Amino acid sequence: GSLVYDPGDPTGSLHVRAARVLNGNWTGTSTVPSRGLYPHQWSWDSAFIAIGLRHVSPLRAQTELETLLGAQWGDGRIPHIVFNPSVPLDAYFPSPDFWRSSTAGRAAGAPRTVQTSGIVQPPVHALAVWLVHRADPGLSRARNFLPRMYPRLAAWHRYLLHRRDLGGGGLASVVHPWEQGMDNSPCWDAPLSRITPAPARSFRRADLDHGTPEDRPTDLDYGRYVRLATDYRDRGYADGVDEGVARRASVEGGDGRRAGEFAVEDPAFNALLIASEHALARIAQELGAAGTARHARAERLTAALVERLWDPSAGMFFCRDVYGGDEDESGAHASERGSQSTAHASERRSPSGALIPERSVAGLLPLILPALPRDIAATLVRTASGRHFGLGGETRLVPSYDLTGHAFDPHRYWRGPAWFNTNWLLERGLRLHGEHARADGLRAALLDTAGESGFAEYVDPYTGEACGALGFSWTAALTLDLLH
Ligand code: 9WN
Repeated sequence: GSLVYDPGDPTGSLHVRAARVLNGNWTGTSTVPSRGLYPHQWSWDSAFIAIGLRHVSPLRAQTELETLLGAQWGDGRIPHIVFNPSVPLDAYFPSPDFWRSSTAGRAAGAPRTVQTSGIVQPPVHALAVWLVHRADPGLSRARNFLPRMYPRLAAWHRYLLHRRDLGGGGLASVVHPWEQGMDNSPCWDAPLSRITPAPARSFRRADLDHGTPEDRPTDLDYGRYVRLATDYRDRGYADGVDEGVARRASVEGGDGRRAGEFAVEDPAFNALLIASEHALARIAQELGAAGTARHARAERLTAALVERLWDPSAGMFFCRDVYGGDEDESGAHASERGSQSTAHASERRSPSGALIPERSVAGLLPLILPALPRDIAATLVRTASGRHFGLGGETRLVPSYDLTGHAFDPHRYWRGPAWFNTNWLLERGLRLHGEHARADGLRAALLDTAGESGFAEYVDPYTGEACGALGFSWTAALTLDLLH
């Protein structure tokens, strides 16, 4: 029970310790990512948590996802935070009074009874629902779990594929770095540099009450996060042209599709959407419908991902800056890609944006896709094992960002440290593509590092030294999943 909870308690098997972390972070209807730093429910955290929790309590795992999907907006979006009303407003920034979901989000169909943020996070949910169902199909059927979740998941994917196709190439765009989940990744540096930061004194960072400033995003990063979120809120959380025209306060000239100032197609976000579309096909089949159309759509999306984000010379996927690639910036990108011909580089900027030549672990995660062409999967494995990521060699766990990159920092959040969710996804991808020895090595390193670090939020990729919060829920949950 939570009364005896101590995330630092090193006694018991790894399984017992991981389950103890999840028990301590359980609120009765969902699980907080960590007690101090993140005292509410987060969207992609809950999906990873449910995937591990199903081995301890299938009922709690179902409840976790039901609570999150219960806060879905009328337009289909699943908010990135569902706020716990009993937590003081100043415990986390930005708090409900910043997002104002029930007023500013009314036109987009925000729920009336619960407060949420207005942005989203990576769509791991259909995958989680399917895996949770499989853990105890009897309980799932008795509780009507899949029939209740399916329409919500279908609306969620519809929102992402229609409202968020800002680049016009079939993929979903994120409109804020928090949406992709890797908040201060160097991938956002170029698109964020065009955003005027909100003044530092206009908000108070509650995260610095808990975290070491050197391990967290900077004040300048936060100024830009706040500006983007404020502008989105003040547009009534409207996306894109049609619904935005009437409500948005300011429109950039020239590009008819542009509603906000930041739009990026990210390979991890889209790979998770595609993996979830395959899971949704399985759920449909389980419910007696044909899953073929959804599987086919997932395969078409895989082709679009390769078409728009694969960089053959880097041997990995890059992000696409949908509003980038103008003026001199495109020249810098083209020269950094070196071997690319000018014709090829300019073709890549058209019709929407430019690739961002930064190597993030996000660019390896499409390895989770079953329909990925074999040569691309093989190239991703080579890139992961090479000098930029050090899988099975230089590093204990795969870093969030290029070990040789200009912005690499082994302790600063998503600019180098290794995270457990991304390494878990890589482990799954390696296994899917028949790389069993590499997958076994990564699994062993994940289990050792999780246990030794006290289920840390993230670690130094070379040494495994703990950074950020301890007793972090998805670290514990994915440890449980690897143990089964
Ligand atoms: C902003 C909860 C979340 C994770 C994100 C991680 C961090 C929040 C923050 O914590 O982001 O959403 O306040 O820094 O970057 O991936 O979901 O664990």
